[in-house]
Amino acid sequence: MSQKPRLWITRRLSDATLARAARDYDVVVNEADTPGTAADLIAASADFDAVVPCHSEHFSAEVVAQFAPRLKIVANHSVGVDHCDLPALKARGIAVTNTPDVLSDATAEIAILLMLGAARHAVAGDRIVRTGAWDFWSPSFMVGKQVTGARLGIIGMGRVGQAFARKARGFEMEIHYYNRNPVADDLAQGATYHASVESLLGVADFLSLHCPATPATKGLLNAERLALLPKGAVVVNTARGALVDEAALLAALQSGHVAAAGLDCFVTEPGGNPAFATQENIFMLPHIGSATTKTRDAMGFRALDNLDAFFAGKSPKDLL
Ligand code: 8YV
Repeated sequence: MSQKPRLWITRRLSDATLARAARDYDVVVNEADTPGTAADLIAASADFDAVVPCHSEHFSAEVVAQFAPRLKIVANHSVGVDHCDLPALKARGIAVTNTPDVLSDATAEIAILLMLGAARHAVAGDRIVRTGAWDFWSPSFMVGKQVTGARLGIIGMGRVGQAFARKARGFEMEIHYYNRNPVADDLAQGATYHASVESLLGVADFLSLHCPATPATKGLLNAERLALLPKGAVVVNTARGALVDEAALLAALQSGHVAAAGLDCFVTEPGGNPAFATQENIFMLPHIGSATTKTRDAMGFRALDNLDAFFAGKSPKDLL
């Protein structure tokens, strides 16, 4: 192609990503770094051949229906694509790609952090030291739940679930998982398969969510399922807020049935859930699972690799 394709980058990606994009594309970056609105996306479809969005831009069927014909590819800077109505984009002949693999370790690291922090009173402990309120110590003070050797239930044994299991093995955890289908033995590494979520929950002293948000998984962790967890279980979510019925989780935490939770994802983002803020047994982070320098570069490069393939007339590696 003699003229460089015109590319809109919706958010402030890593410097290395932006430099490579500027070298290879006629690129416009949203330097304001605000989420692209429906109007922004519709306008971009007339001015650009390609968009690299984040999960903060919502390609709903209603928005896609108003697209101009110019836009040819949405090369997501994310592994999750629940912000994209894939059938609607496909019906318009727009290619969609994502960035699997490259963020699995960073996300699994955050899941380990949340699991440990939730299990060992990280929020209350940090607060009392930080505020000078630490005026007492006793062997019965801030006693938490031991991770080493405990049973871990993983919902969604894809790339991130497997990366989390690898790290959890360092804590000698007994790993169980639910997935639509069992994974190959070399990937399961001895983890026990459960054919239903219900069966998994019964053994999950620690439960970590690693499945995509789809209409089928929305509200997956509801009051009935939370009740199936062993008393004193710890719940971790680094996948998507939509997987959890937040009111039911709060009730389970307040009753003590669930001892603690570690959450990087919320139904409402940005913002989170103000009702969670009063609970020091909830360790929360603002959706930063993949936010390391190495992983941000890798995600940006993976999105650009997909674009390069597309504009070279090849099938992008991560075409959905
Ligand atoms: C990203 C994510 O931070 O990749 C995903 O699906 O949720 C996060 O890791 C975000 O989507 C970046 O665009």
